Amino acid sequence: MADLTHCRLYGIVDLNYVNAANALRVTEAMLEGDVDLIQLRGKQKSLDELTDLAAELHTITSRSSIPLIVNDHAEIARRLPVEGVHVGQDDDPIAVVREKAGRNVIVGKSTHTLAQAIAAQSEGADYIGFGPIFATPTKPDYKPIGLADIKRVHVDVTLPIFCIGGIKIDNLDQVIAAGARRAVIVSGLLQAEDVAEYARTAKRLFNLKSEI
Ligand code: TZP
Ligand code: MG
Repeated sequence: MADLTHCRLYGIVDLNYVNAANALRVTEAMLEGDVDLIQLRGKQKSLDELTDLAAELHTITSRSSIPLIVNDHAEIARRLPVEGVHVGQDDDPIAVVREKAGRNVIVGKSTHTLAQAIAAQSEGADYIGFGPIFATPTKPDYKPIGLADIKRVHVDVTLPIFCIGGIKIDNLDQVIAAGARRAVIVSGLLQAEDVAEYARTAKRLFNLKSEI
């Protein structure tokens, strides 16, 4: 299984922001911009559509040795050699995800409180998302949790923790100063004029500002 310790920036190809027809180009730009981990997320798409797209994206992510994680559907990891599956609080438990995938894939879990973060670790997650830190149109129904628990979650949870939600280049230094070592950026990256350059700038900020 891929080692996530070196991962800083997690990019999501979210089909609410990107047409499926442009997904490969955007993924290429993320790879060019040195994104460490990529997820395919398509809440409105069918399992078969997502499987086809994941297969296409995986040809280039695997060439760059960047793990491709699929949102929600362990079944895609059974069909294809993608590296992982990401689930939320209301999705299958992690053991069920691994069983459905039929092999030892990376499993990430979204968490929105300290208690959920600790529970995800006990449940056997390989990494967690922690947020939304700030309000975000990408997940409009969730109340932002702010910066206050970031330090604490890094004490209580030893897994790789990706802060998520409303994070952009303009506030990334704040998130890093609050203790984040890793972040997910969705709309910031996908709405950037130059996706590769945006990712490179975010990586540079981590390299400059993160103490760990
Ligand atoms: N989970 C918590 S916040 C969020 C998800 C999927 C959306 C993050 O998107 P953005 O556009 O970077 O705020
Ligand atoms: Mg889900």
